[in-house]
Amino acid sequence: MSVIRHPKDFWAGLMFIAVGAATVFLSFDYSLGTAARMGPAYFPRILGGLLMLLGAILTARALRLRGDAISRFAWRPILLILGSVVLFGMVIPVIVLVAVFVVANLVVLPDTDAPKAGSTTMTIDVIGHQWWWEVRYPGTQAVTANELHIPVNTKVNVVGTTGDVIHSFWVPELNRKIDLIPGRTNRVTLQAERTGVFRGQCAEFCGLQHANMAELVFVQPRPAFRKWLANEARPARSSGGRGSELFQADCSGCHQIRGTAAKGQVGPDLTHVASRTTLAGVAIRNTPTLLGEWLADPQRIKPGNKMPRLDLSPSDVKALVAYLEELK
Ligand code: HEC
Ligand SMILES: [Cu+2]
Repeated sequence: MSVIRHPKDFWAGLMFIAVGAATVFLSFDYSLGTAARMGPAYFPRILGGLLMLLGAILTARALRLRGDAISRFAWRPILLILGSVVLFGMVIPVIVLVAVFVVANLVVLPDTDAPKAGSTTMTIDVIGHQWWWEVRYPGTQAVTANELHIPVNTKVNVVGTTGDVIHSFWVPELNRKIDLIPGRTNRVTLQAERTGVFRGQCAEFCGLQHANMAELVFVQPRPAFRKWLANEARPARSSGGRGSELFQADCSGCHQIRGTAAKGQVGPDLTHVASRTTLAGVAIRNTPTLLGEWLADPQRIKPGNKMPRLDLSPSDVKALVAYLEELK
């Protein structure tokens, strides 16, 4: 006969009491608060107290119940249990974390990292503006907006800067994001294994029309890309006329058309605006009707954007659309 009738419950009860007491003890470092405004100690102290109470009941019951006398300590099962906790809770996670770290740093990072100087065959400058993308091809005269063209199977170094606030250049199917930060230059490689059109989006809230600050990447076979770039680098060709005069009068302060007197740098370069499929950060398709609607009232299509409503007469709009449609 022994005093302790149920050793398992007895030790378990003591363990509960110990854990509960430790929790309550540690909670004294923090404020308790009230039920309405709980402090960090509120739950630990209550739960610790409950655990101590539970442990006390269990221990007391073990003393009263009939059962085996307390035996020698069962080391094997204890070692087994503690061993499993150490193995699965500590050793294996450390091995897995180290493996993930190694894979991420040695394999994944170099793949998505900014390209080393000279490792790419082509560079494109992307400059974020509220709320459109300026796209330049260094070494050529080509300047466009919102629609990048790149050759397929070619590493392209995109160099990102901003003209105003922080933007983030992101074409999810082609690579990770880079932030465009005032006073900084960030780079990312774009490389596409297949031709097609890939949509991107400004990924850093940059003001009212942030959602309408998208871009398209046209991945083309090399010859088609070269043809596009050569055309884009040429100055504008147009027969002049009323639309061109109106443009010089009303628009040249903000827009550039290379080969004319219009040298504005506030809005997108329009030298080959008719060669784009979309306008205004992919907000609208580039059709004569929608272009006319944009000119008549850009604020209706993209409220808050930096091109003001110019109160053009319908015939002015028509003449301007005719002129801009020539700029292929
Ligand atoms: C005060 C400066 C300003 C004036 C004046 C101005 N624009 Fe703009 N324009 C902008 C800005 C800024 C954008 C870019 C808007 C956006 O996408 O958020 C823009 C966008 C455009 C676009 C879309 C281009 C693209 O590829 O997305 C066209 C076309 C355009 N303007 C034509 C005109 C014409 C034609 C006039 C003259 C009647 C004119 N603009 C006058 C600032 C101006
Ligand atoms: Cu933006």
